[in-house]
Amino acid sequence: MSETIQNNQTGQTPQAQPKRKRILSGIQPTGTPTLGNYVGAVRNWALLQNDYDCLYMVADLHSLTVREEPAALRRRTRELAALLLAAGIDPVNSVLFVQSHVPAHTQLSWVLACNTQFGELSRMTQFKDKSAKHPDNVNGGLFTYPVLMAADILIYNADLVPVGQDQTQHLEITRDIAQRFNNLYGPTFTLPEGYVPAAGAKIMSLAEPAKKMSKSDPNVNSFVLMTDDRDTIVRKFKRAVTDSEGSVRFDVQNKPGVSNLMTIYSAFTGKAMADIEAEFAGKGYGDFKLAVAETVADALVPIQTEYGRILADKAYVDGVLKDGAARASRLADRLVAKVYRKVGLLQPER
Ligand code: AQP
Repeated sequence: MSETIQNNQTGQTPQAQPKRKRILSGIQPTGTPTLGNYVGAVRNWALLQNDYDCLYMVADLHSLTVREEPAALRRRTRELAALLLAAGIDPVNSVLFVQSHVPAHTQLSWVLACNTQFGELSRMTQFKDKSAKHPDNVNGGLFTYPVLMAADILIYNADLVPVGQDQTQHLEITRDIAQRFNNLYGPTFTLPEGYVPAAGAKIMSLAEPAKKMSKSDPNVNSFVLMTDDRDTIVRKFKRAVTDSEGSVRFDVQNKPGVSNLMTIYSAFTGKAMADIEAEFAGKGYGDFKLAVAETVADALVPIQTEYGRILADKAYVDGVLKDGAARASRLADRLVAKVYRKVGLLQPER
């Protein structure tokens, strides 16, 4: 698909380059985003807008694979959209929308599910991990999650998908499904490539540095939220698990806690590990943790101020999401109609 995304207000493509590559990325409203979500995803999304046609989605349908309290899910969906805006997502240049506001995702998902094998889905490690995490709720949505994710990507013919290492299997299955469909029904879907952001890093839990930092972790000391105030940030970093060696040295194998803090410090300052080691040579973990905490707080406070302002204007946030859904639907509906025609579904009279 070579068209670029149209902006509703001007009716024009946002920039004069007609063939910018298209990027699709999403985040689930399963909790308030953490430092991990910020460094690994959100921060890069704002940067990517300059060079790509970007579609950013609040993946509310995906979050239903774990049990959610309905009112909380609704609230978090709007809050997440406001936070993305506060973190620099430009709703004119990019398309910001809520997944369930664009029904074409689920419409395509069914067709793709009918072109995906049980065996392929059984091999997904995330299904195995999440089933182990929630043994009381191993639902069908958890199993077919990769198909909906494939639909999210393929429905916009996205060229690139920012992926962390834990997501590469999902990209592979998306490409397999697309390739299979194209072979059976003729060229329909773009095969997406993974995109590894230059400044991306995997941030680990502050309490258990072998695990990634996750917004749904029941231990509140394991993560720093994008909305945590300075005192909370300082307190959480002070409690972060380190080791007894007492020297700031990057060694993921033997010093996972300290190495994680160095990764965070590096992500916010741009400093190399060797420079961080030199900066804190001879100093204790107390000084180091405080420096990391202050650096993170300095970066998050302006976003939090903006977040408060944006969230207070509910009509603005809802208006952005309405516009985003309309723009996304224009692209997605066309593709669903094409797919339905190709697989032999009788088209209704229009
Ligand atoms: N710890 C992390 N370090 C770097 N990147 C991360 N991402 C998540 N955690 C880290 C990236 O954030 C984006 C959005 O993630 P998501 O909300 O769709 O789901 P997730 O990856 O499962 O994130 P969480 O925080 O761990 O959510 P829960 O607790 O609900 O499972 C993705 O691009 C992801 O790579």
